[in-house]
Amino acid sequence: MTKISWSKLMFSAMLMSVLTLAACGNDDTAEEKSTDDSDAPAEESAGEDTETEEGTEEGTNESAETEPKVTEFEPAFPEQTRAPAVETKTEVETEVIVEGLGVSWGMAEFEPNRLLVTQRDAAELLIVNVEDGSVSDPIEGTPEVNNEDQGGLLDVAVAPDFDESRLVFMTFSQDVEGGTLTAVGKGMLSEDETSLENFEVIFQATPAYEGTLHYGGRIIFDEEGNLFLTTGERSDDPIRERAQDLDAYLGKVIHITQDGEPVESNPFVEDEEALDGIYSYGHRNIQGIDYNPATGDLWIVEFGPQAGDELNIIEPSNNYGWPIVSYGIEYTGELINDGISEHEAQGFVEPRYYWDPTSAPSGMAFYDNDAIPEWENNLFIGALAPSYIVRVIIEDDMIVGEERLLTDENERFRDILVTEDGALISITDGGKIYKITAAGE
Ligand SMILES: [Ca+2]
Repeated sequence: MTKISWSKLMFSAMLMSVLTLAACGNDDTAEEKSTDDSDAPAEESAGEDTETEEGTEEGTNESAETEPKVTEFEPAFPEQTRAPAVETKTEVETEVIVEGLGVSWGMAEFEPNRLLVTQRDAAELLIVNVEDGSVSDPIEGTPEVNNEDQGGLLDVAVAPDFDESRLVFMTFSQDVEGGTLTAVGKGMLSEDETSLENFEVIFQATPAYEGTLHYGGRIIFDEEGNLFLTTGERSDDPIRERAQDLDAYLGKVIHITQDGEPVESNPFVEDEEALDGIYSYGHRNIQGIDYNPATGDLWIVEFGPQAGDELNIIEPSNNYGWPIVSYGIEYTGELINDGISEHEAQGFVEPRYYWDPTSAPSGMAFYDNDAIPEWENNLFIGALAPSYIVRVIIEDDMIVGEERLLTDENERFRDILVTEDGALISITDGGKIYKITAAGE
């Protein structure tokens, strides 16, 4: 277990820069091009690192974002992008509690300070103790996955009544006739915690597609014990246009029961042409979802193309516009559709916030705890490329401040969780688990 103080982090930033530059053209960079990676900025593969920005972040720039925009688009309202930079005043302590895992994609706290953590590529489910950093052997009974590119074992959540039911829900990319799709399954964690029993698939986000990108795959329970599932639009043109179609589960927020049935109150159950599980649509690739504890609203974050990553508040039946409108552009530099960014003017919902250039936002969690009072109700988002944790401050559904944490770690932060004790946990593609707590606790 390594302990790192903020001052040491600052000191090691210079060292990290040197190491990063020396490692130009490493495996990470190669993977960058072939996998997420449609979601990574082109300059990432040129070996540019974020650490060199460190010196410019203090005071001289108004916004947390210090890189130039890559698009010509103007926000629909001033708070929609490039929020003012803020800085955490509380003294916090950052520890790397686990190292050496694979791509760690999703996690859930099933008992105080004990997490279930998925390994995307190895399709393994592990138990991690965040107090002592111990890691279990892989739990038996996890599903077969397609682990090419962005596929694999994805998210994990435990039933609200887990203490009695022992039910664990997971998402994964599944091989089926006609290609792959995002699937949801559930099983019971055995009393000795070594196996998932009676694992069964409860939902498949049809149609299948011959591709291995943009699965979405986050799940969260609502107050009634039903599940929200996020999907992706499978990336390629023209399949991505299915994000707009109500007869496909691609590019959607989906609302299902624990048996995988559509929730009766869903907005399109009366519509004969529409799939009953659909809750909202017009999304690209949703990688993070959580409830805002200040309002009770459901928030998501989705990858844009080149720039245009979005934070959205999800309401039933809403259309969020992809791929008709976007604050981003194609990786070729071409415009999306006709290059229209204004969502509302086109009849779609404006994102509450967008990033230009990209932050490649992945898993996210609101800080619904008072262990670090300054952070209460702030939203934390793992960013893949550039690699850091984004903290945003929200007032009246407006983003009024943004901060980037751990900018010098050179890790792709895949998911975020706040424990019941108020520790901020992040898991990375590099197989590390970070724990941030108030100093001295
Ligand atoms: Ca949108």
